[in-house]
This record gives sequence, structure tokens and C-alpha cells, in this order.
Amino acid sequence: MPLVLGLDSSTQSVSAVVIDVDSKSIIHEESVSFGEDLPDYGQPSGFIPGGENGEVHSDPLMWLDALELVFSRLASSPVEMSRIVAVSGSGQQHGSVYLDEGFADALENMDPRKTLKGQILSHLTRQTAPIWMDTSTSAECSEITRALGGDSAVCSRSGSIAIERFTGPQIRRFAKTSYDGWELTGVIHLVSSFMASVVAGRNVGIDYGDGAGMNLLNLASGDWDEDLLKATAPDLRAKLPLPKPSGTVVGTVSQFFVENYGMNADCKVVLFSGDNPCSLVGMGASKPGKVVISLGTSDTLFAAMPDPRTDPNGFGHVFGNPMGGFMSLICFLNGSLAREKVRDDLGLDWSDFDREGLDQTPPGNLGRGMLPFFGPEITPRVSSSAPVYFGWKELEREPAAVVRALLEGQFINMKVHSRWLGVSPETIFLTGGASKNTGIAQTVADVFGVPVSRLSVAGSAALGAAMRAANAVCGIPIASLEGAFCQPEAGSTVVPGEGTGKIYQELEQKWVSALHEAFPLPKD
Ligand code: XUL
Repeated sequence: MPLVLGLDSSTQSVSAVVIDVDSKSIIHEESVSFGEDLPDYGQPSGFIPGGENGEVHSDPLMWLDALELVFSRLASSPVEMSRIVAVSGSGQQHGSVYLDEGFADALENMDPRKTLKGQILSHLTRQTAPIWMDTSTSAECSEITRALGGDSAVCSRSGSIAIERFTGPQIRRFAKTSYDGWELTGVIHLVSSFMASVVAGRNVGIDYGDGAGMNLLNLASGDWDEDLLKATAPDLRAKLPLPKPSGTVVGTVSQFFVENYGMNADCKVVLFSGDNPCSLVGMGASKPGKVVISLGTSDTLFAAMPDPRTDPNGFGHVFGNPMGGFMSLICFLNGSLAREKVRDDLGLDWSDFDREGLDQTPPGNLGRGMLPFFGPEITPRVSSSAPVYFGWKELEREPAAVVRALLEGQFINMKVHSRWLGVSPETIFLTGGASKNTGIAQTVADVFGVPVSRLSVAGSAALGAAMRAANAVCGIPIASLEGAFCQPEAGSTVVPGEGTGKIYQELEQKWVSALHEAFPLPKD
């Protein structure tokens, strides 16, 4: 009975899921948290605290320690490692790792008696890796945009306007500020392709899913875009791995994992992809028609797309769909941190959050609303440090109504800013921590006017990676994997409440007017 392994190298942890391809079931999961399991790195949330000028970096050596720890936990679990026939993975998107020419040799000659970290350390040409939370590259975004002739040129080629956290602007900043580091750099990996290279013991390519989060991949040609390369940094093509379809088998696992953890020397490695593309698969949404909302540190809304339509306002992104074609992704920064802020300010518990808020107030909140931007937001792009309230008569804001205003405000924002997708979902699939809360799921159903289902999967990115590997190596059709792994949890579906359609149409209009009033569009 063959097994398949899916890894997920995320912002705060490295986790693993093992699936049995015959019974199509999850047989084991492991997770290593940077904060809890590797406290010596002093990066409790997965990044180096105290970055200045918007810099948010993480330590690739910490990821390697976590990878070894996750493998050693797997090897001492009941999982028979030698039965694993395929492995793939997922990585937090946009982050980049800078390595010298010698990295390739180091990978091929990895000594199983030494640590990964000890053998890779000297090949880093930049000790830390900028990750997706980094906002330090506004100047580089403007420079790239200017060189290409405007936002729409960058967007129509790469699927997104130049964005601070995307890899191209980050690469440009490094090339501009560290001449020596840049000259020494032989290869630049994404988190996904770096981890895949370590697992495979050779430099591997970048898949179309994650590659599209770089402002460098030409979506139409599937190759690095010559003009974007030129606008980003000198000699960049030579330093980038080749872009490849996500289902590419890149070889077998490195001897390091065979000798240390009992992996089978024939176990195939499939290109890793980004966490959002992998979650698309893990949520059973790789065919157009399903929309997924993931409630996390930042909230995301994503869906498979039949053709690569781009957001005229530049807030949304187009990435490669690992199962072919494209996917859209919209990221909202004010996600669970905003929900936690309201919960803590009002002294509520998660268990109270909907009971004390949503149960005490009617849908539409009697016209009282909120623009839920507790900090800077990227969708829409506003610099804000406090929410904006509208339609409140009383000065004193009762906590229950504030909870409702926050949630309604977040979901109206998602609805308004996902309209460009031109997709009318039949069902929305909700995932992420806050999705367990039935009141929150009900509010999503009411605001969007469609049923909302929740799946029983915990880590959709690792599961999606495992499903991709099972498809690519064992030839199992993705539809049959989705049928087995991505079913709504019994009793988890909620439908829009009667009469809520009209209520939310009205509230949406007020919300949009409040947005335009509080954050007028710049006149040019
Ligand atoms: C997507 C994004 C995040 C990261 C981290 O554009 O920046 O969702 O992938 O999860």
C-alpha cells in the first residue's frame, strides 16, 4: 500500500501529512512550530522581530532545522517511511533565499552524519530571507512599474501589479543595496523551490503556481519575462531556476533522507508550490466554480479561473493553478489580527465571539457599519491605523454591535473586491481558524448570498501538496482525490437567512460610500 507525503513550510511552522493512496485517507500528521519547538531562534511568529523600514525577514536555517525535526518525528511515528513513494510540498509564497554557485554541489554531496543547516549555512549569500510580510520595497515597485510603462503593463504580463511583498521587487532591493552579496549569488530560490531542492538533493525549478507570485513570470509564455527581468536586476535570468509545470517530477529523495529517516531511495519528488496554490487543491477547488475563503493571519479569497483575467484595480493576483490553468488570489491584511483586537478590546472569548456579538444583533446591524482597517490594508490599498465607523447614532458603541460591524465589514470588503473575478459561486468553502465559528460562517453566507460549507481538512496546503504528488506520481485522478479528501463536514453547511439579500445590498452601498468618503481616490 503506497503512501504519499505532503510538506508545508509556512510562516510559523513546518508540517507534514501522510496519505494512503489506496484507502484515500490521511494516516498521519506532524507539525513543528518555530515558536514552540525551536525557541532558540527567537522568532516566535516565524520572522525576526524588530525589522526596520518595513523589513520582515526569516531564517532559512530555522526552516531546515524544522524540516529535520518533522522528518525525525515522522520516522519515530507508526508511519512506515519506506512505503512513501512520492513527496511534494507547499511554501509560504513570495519569500526568497539567496545562495552561491556551490549550493548545487553541497546538495548533491550532503553528508547524512551532519545537519542540513551546518552544510548549507556557508552557501547563503544573504543570511536571512525576506518573506511575504515585508513591505520595504515601495521604491523598487515604482522603479519596475516605470520601466515597464505602468501598472497595467506589469499586471497584464505577470498577473499582478508590482507589489512590495512579491519576489521581484525584493530581489531588486537586494541587488541595489548589497553589491557583494548580489555578485556572489548563483541561484535565488522561493521558499517552495528551496525546500524542494533540499529534499531532492539538487537545484530544482520553480513551479508556475508560486512563480507567478514574483512579478517576473510571463503568464502567457510560462517563461521569465525579458523586460521584467531587465527592470528588476542585472543578470537575473542566470540566477533563477527554470519555471516548470507544478506536476513535474524532479527526481528522487536525497540520500540524506534515505539514510537518516528510512525514506525509500526510489521515492519521487514533485515540484513544491506556493501555499495558496496548494490549498486550492487541498480544498477541492482546482476546477473553476468553487470559491474558497481562508480566515487566517491575513484572510485570503481564491478560486480556479478558466482564463487569466486580471484585476483592473490591481488588488488581486493571478497565479498558476497547480492542476493547470490559473487561479486568482486576493489577500486582506486585516484578518484575524483585527478579529483578535476586537475580541481582546471587548474582553470576549472566542466561544463568546458570535454568541455575544452576532446572536444579540440583527443581520445588517440596523445600518451600523465599519471599515475594518485596524492597520494598513492592501485590499483596498489604504493606510489606516483605526477602523472607521459609519451609521452609528449613539456615541457609546455596544460590544455586540461592534463584533457584527467588524465581521460584516470584513466580508463586504471581500465581496466588493472580488467582483472583478466574474465568478458567481454556488457554494463558498470556508477554512482557517475562525471558520469553525458557526456565526461567522452564517455571516459569510448572508453577505455573499450563497451557502457556505466547511471541510474537515485541517492543513489544506500540506494536504494539497500530498494530493498533487499522488496525482503526478501514482496517476490518481485529482477528481477522485478531491472526492475522498475534500467533502464538507457533516452538518457544517449554512444557508443565507431569509431576507438577508436585500439587507446586505443596502449595507454594501453604505459601506462603499463610507469607503470613498474616508479614503478618497487620489485625483490625477
Ligand atoms: C499571498 C500571501 C500569503 C502568503 C503566506 O499572496 O502573501 O498568503 O502566501 O501564506
